[in-house]
Amino acid sequence: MSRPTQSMSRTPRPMFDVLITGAHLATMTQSGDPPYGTIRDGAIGVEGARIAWIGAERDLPREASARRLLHIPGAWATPGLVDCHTHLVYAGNRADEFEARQRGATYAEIAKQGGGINATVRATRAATDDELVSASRSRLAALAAEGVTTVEIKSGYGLDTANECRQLRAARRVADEVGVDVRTTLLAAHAVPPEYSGRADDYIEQVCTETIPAAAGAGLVDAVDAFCETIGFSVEQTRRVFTAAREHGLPVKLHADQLSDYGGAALAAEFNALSADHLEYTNDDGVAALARAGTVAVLLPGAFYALREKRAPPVAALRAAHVSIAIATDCNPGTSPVTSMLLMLNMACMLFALTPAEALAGATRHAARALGCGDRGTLALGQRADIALWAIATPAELSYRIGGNPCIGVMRAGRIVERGER
Ligand code: DI6
Ligand code: FE
Repeated sequence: MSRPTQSMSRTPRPMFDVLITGAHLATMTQSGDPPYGTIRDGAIGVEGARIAWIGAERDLPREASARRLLHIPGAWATPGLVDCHTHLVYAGNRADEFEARQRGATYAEIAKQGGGINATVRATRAATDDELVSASRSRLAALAAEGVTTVEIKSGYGLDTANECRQLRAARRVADEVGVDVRTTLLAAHAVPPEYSGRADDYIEQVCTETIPAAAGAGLVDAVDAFCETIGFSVEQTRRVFTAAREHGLPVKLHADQLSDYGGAALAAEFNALSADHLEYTNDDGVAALARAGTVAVLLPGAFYALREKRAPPVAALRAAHVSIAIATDCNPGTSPVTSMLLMLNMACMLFALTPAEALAGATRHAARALGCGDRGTLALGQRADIALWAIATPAELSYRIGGNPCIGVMRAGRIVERGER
């Protein structure tokens, strides 16, 4: 059989599945000029799950046609937001600890008395799978309603092999139900569980020889994380976890230098981590190491705010060293009970002095890199059609507002997400 000729294949089939017109595009493909990679009066043609055409509307091929036309004059389109650091699957909450902290107790004191992470471990272990999913659903739905199309969710409230796997499964399930793409991160090295109290090394041994192999073997793990800190695990213990991750071919990320200058950033860089997160106390050597390794710096203004932290991460040094800066919610019941990426854009500007363009890049292009997802985070030819649509006059509005939600539509992998489905 001969191949169809060019003219035979030019049937009246529509060129695109969806064509978005009338909108201004913040493509986020580059920093600098124009900021946001802006294309005014742009158009995006979507075929299947991908962006098949993007540019100024006046440059659209004259024969362009689509099964579905989305004409949204004056609106803005950005890449779907990426929340690259959350602990959003858990049961219960810690409002009682919030009250205790308002009366003067510190986060570290509460943790030492069996509260903190271990309080959430008790509640999470006691919850059924259905309870865990339903407790988490509204948190993820709140993120999705603000244009989030990809979320990272960590375990770390199970702290034994069965419960860590259960948390990762719940993460996959809740993401599926809400209609958001998920990357799951194994954070078994989050805290020492009560049954290993005083035996942190033995717990780490279990994490390396049992939990990582089991969770990885079950296909539940996209990356491995650890809480490297005076009140968490030492550099040496974290190194053992990372070595086990590497043996299973898994990339790593790290809670680094959140509460003290602990060498976390340098350790993350040593293992070519996808990201090093928090970084309030990271020193110049740590910044240089991140730059050399190409590790993304993930800043978490919600935790900084909720802990009344005084020391901001070294943003000027990160910028000068050309380290990619991402921002995320750190959604968790202890230090960042946050379910709004838009609020994080504002806080990244107000608390860490990011520009609105840096903040939006941090919630799109750089956040996607922090998850190792090269196929999203920008609006460009061939990228996944993950698109957020906004009723705003300029992209800076996304960072400027405190409260309110101008998101008027979301497309995920080429599918328009209908209201109520999110
Ligand atoms: N750093 C944090 O901010 C969260 N985990 C971590 O390693 C806190 C988690 C919690 O308090 O439940
Ligand atoms: Fe965290």
